[in-house]
Amino acid sequence: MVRVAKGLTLVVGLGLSGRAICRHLSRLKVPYMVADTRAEPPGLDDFKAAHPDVEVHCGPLTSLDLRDVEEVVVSPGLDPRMPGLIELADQLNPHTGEPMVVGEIALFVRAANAPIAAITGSNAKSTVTSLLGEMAAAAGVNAAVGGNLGTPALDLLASHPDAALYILELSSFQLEMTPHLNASCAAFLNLSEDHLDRHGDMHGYRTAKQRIFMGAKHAVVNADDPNTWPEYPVDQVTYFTQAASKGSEWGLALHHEKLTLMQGFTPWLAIDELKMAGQHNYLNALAALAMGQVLGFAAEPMCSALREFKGLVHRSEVIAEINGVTWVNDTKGTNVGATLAAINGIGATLEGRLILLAGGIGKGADFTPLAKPLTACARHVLLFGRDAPLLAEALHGHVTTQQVDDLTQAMQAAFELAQPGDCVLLSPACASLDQFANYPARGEAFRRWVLDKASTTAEEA
Ligand code: UMA
Ligand code: ADP
Repeated sequence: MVRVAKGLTLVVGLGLSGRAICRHLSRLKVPYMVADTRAEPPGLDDFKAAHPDVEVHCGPLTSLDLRDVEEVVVSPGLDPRMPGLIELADQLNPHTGEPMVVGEIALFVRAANAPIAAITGSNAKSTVTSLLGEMAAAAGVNAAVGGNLGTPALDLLASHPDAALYILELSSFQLEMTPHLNASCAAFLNLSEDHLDRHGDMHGYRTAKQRIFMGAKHAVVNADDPNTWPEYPVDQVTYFTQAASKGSEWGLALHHEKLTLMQGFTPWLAIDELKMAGQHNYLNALAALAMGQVLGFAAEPMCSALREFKGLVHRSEVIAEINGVTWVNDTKGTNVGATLAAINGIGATLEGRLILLAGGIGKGADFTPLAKPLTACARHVLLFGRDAPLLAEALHGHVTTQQVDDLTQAMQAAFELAQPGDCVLLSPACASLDQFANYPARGEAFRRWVLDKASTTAEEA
């Protein structure tokens, strides 16, 4: 047993967030030690070289004696109820009044000097967070953007000490370990199956996400998805919907015969002025407008940011056209809801000309909702990675499937199968970690292969 010395804070995890937690505690001159459950966490030697005075424990947390620990700050990828921490998880910290085991965002809330706009949901978080950041910039608001997307939240405190607003994308993992977020504006965009391996079931997953509203002033939620409606008291609620809007709601309706982003009966921007495509992105635009208005951004800069925003890489991103076949990278489609949105956004008009590449770690999800839309628009589905057999079982009898070992084999098979007018879509409905370092690495592997193929095909022609 390694006894954690009295008064030390324990940082668990040496990933991106764990290192940001360490930097934050160092700035505050709070004494800490670090633990990581892995025998050799990535970058351990570099960390030790940079922090010679910080004690590092690698391996199971059950070999730590935490009776004298000051506070435990856990990285989002770890379950706060894991062996070694579970005994502390329900205890209150006599100094902070918060649980003994908290996450990085608890430390952020204590230290932030500017209002917080927070965004969660199963899908669309990064798109809405980035878009809101662009709107803030256009409106001349000094906003710092990060969290689950991009810069870890605690690093924003150092990089943007004068920020007038913090815009944070927050995952269910982060929210689960945040006692009170106290956001000025909190948005919960949608809920569909994800991370059931961590949260147990949909109730646990939704409960974690609902915590975004703890202490919030204003909620922005999806009128079409009651799971997003706040269960904690908030001062005001604004709704967005994919239907026609009424009152102060944001929605979609025909105006001068053009589909238009509306607030109530007031037109804001015609859809044909947007650079991002797909019905799901219209909703994302409405959510960002709703948040921007709550935060006091002027209307015209918000609209000009919307006109310019092309969407993010790795989300329904067209990479190339080869021999009349379009290749689309949606590696960020890491759950069934996201892949459904990509299929509906891209595949709806294809009628039998979509080739889907999917597979990886399914996180305990039910894949059967993919069967019906794929029956309507897919030519073939190529499955790779750990949970390919589960996908094959869910799609059996609806669409032809083929299991291959990895993404490269799937791309090669798709190349041989595809006919002019087809679309090959990588939207895996799964996490990537069985075969890739992360989802961007999977997207980059797709991009490289496609661009390579495009250039050799062009040379041959
Ligand atoms: N791990 C261990 N033992 C440890 C510490 C980590 O096994 O002691 C494992 C975790 O189980 C996990 C991996 O290492 O498989 C990474 O976990 P982490 O908590 O160290 O992750 P970070 O590197 O800090 O990255 C986290 C977010 N990752 C997760 O929540 C899993 C990143 O979101 C985020 O960008 C980053 O903090 C900065 O805030 C990524 C993500 O996949 C994009 N998020 C999930 C999602 O969006 O669905 C929630
Ligand atoms: P997140 O950060 O929540 O993962 P992203 O903005 O990165 O969200 O989008 C991830 C994927 O989710 C995209 O690749 C797309 O397929 C899908 N998506 C985007 N917006 C929506 C939406 N409003 N509803 C459902 N799925 C969406």
